[in-house]
Amino acid sequence: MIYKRSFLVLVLCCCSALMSAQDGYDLWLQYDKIDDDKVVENYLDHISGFHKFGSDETLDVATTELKTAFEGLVGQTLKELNSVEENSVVLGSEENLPSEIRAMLKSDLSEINSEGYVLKSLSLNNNRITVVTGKTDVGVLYGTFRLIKEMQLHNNITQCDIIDSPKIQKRLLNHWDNLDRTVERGYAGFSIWDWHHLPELIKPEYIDYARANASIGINGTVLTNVNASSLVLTSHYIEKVKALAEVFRPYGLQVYLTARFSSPMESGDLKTADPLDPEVRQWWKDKADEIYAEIPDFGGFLVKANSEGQPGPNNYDRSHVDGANMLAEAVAPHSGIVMWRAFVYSEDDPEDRAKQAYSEFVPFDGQFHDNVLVQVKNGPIDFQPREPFHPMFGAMPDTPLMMEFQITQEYLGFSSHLVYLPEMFEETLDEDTYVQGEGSTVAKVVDGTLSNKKLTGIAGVANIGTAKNWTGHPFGQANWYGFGRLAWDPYLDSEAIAKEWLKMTFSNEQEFVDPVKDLMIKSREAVVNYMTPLGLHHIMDTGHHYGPGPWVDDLGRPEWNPVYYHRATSEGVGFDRTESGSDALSQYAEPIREKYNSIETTPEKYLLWFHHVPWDYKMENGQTLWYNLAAKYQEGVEDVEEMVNTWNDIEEYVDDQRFEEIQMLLQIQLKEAKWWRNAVLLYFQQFSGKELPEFIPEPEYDLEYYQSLEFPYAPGISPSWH
Ligand code: GCW
Repeated sequence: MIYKRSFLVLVLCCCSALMSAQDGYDLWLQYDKIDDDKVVENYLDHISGFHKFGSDETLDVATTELKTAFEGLVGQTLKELNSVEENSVVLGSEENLPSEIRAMLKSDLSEINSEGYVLKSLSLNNNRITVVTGKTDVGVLYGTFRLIKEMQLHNNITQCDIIDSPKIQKRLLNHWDNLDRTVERGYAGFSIWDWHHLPELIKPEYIDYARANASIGINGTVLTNVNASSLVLTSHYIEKVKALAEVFRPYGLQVYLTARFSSPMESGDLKTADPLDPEVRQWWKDKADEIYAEIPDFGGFLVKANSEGQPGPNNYDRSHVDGANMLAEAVAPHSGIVMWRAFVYSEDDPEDRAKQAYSEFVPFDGQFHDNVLVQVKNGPIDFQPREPFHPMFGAMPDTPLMMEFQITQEYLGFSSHLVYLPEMFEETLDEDTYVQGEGSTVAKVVDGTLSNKKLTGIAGVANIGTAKNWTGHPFGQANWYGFGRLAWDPYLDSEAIAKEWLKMTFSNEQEFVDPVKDLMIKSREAVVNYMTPLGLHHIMDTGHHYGPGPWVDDLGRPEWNPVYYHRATSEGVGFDRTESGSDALSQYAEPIREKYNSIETTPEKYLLWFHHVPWDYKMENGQTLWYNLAAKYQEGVEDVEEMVNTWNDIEEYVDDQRFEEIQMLLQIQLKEAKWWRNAVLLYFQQFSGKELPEFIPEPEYDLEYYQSLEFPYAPGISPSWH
């Protein structure tokens, strides 16, 4: 007896040790037992089993997920029933549902699109049932994940009446993954695609990756880096891509590849890649046919052309339209699409880099084929902690524009800093372009409603790697999750997204959710404050983009140097983009143009983006620019101090492993926020010639020290092994 009891204690200890050791692999799909008995009772009272109509593999995936989730969350097996009974969950697409159920849901079903779902409690022949349906089995899968989420959030499921459809069609992750498994701008280990062992070895990670994406409605993945290798288009690699496509298919996830423009010369043996050359055109057609023969639902190509040294149509004096349309014709017979990136700027062009993409692309409006999307970064420079929206949004009404966000934190502290990006994504999506009067938001451009576009898309550059928890920083998962949610519905509130993610990932306790949600929301402004306040941008150290480097001025191309962006002199600081400067402002519609043309009426958050401002300029609070700049940097440090304190206060709600990891990471963030403050203020002080305000603590080191720091092995760049 004694022996037995101590054995039991041992077993319990092991279990609790396991429970408190959370490596984060399960992401937001944690199906731990719900500890609130009332909630569990509600679920047990309403769900006793499931019955499915149809035999698609997507439906199998949905029912397997439901079983796993139910068994985890309420601790009881979910039986498959032979017929519809009291308390059954009924799953099936519209066409497979029995006609009586279909009739009851007729009007609900008429409201959804092909990927939408209806989740509804009904009474059928006096039996209470919960129906999960959609026009397609993928819709049913999305609806199933919604039902699971309702349980993860502890919501009452007695009277389900939920109808939802994605507002954007192509909801993609872009992996900047190289075939050697390094990841450009990746901070979470190596690429999850184990090309060497594909197609034979299918790793469980591939399945869990697909599950995670399906749970948030992501329906496409570009497997390879936009700085592309033509090798991936060889038959050897197509076989490997096919293996991944087969794993992803049941989850509604299509695969796409990046197409290196010079591939006909590199993986083929042509002498040119000129898009108007008949042989080149034929080569791409044959290549597309070859891919589609293996992968019938292949999504299409993403292309970075004539940008940062990548080959493209300009090499042959052809335009972006020539290049994009050639590829579009190759994939069109297979219903494929081409996503042509607008991230272009030229080393020979003295024009303000912020203007170049607009200047180059807007004249082509209406000339791209129907299956081409032009993919535009959220801002006109490059994924900074804050940028005004890209002026191309709204300026090409006859071209579908796809939004490109960066989920990986290239310029936002890598995977060391906790920065909740959906707050930033939301800021851009909500911006008003005014192109068709007030209310012409970026979201309406992207979801196609502003100019009645049929083809719509949104992409997020992934932050995923071989790290056990996928994203390096445990809160990086929230950025993947939140991107997916906003891709589904760009009008969602980032605060609501943060709350649901926290509940699903950590704990439903309000004492935990409320303060940590606040921490997440504030984390975005914190990083702006300690890195690039008041409209400063691109003053990160060059190459790796980690830490401050406002002093860098010796790189080959002017726009690679931070001094190009801040333009500090003894008179002032900031980039004049008004009429008196580069006039980038003219690319925006009125009233933005007029409003931002004067320092007084420009929102302070964009001040130094659009203006060169004297150090002594008196800002709204009556203090000088210099004083306010210092105050912002200090505020950034204090913001992180507050994040540290908030986190320390919620220890009881989080397992030890993740609690401690995040605690340590926040210490790194705090240290680096101070580093940023000290280095940047000491640097600008040389120009302002003014004392640091008294609230700035004496910097630990001098400027020379900060300038001497080097990070040759920072992650995310080509390793220099030698
Ligand atoms: O943000 C910059 C990065 C490059 C990247 C490029 C792009 C893939 O520094 O690493 O290249 O943008 O978006 O093409």
